[in-house]
Amino acid sequence: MTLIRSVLGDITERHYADAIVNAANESLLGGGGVDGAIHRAAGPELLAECRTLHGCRTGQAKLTKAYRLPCNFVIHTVGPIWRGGSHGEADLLRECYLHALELAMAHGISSVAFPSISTGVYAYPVHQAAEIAVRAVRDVIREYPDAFEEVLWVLFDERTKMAYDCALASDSD
Ligand code: AR6
Repeated sequence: MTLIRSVLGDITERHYADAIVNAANESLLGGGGVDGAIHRAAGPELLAECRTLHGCRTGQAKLTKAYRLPCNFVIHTVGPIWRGGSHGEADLLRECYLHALELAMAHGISSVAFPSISTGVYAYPVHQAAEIAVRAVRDVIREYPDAFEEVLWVLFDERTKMAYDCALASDSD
């Protein structure tokens, strides 16, 4: 039985899960938002490892160590930039969650904390993003019921938390 929930908080601040997910960009060389916070908290060794990865396509995911962060791994994924919704954004956002969880399973990681991918700088409408995120995670858990102890979202503001809580309440089994 996998616990799925959302909490309000800063994903870099305390131990939420074995792996945290970074909402990165295709360069994997850092940026603003949660990406900037993760690199600041992890220290320069994270950037050094990211340089060896040669970027990441939108919708894909890559794994690094977590260095000074209070977790064991960082799963870097790249969400789609919102361009009105007719450029495959929904499929790409779903792919981020599927690939992040596949990578976690491949490394025996049993708990994963996500931020709200794409809803900051990349401007994805938060209610739509939350529905896609919750559905994607539930689909993986249904297929692999023993893979994860917990999957959670660590959300930075009340409005985003409300959107995920709404999606968690409406798209339930
Ligand atoms: N903990 C949890 N959530 C956070 C934190 C934090 N410490 N900081 C911000 N958020 P964004 P994106 C929330 O912009 O939209 C970067 O420059 C934030 O409030 O971080 O996928 C990358 O390098 C929002 O709800 O990611 C890319 O260029 C959510 O995290 C680009 O931004 C996502 O906002 C990616 O944009």
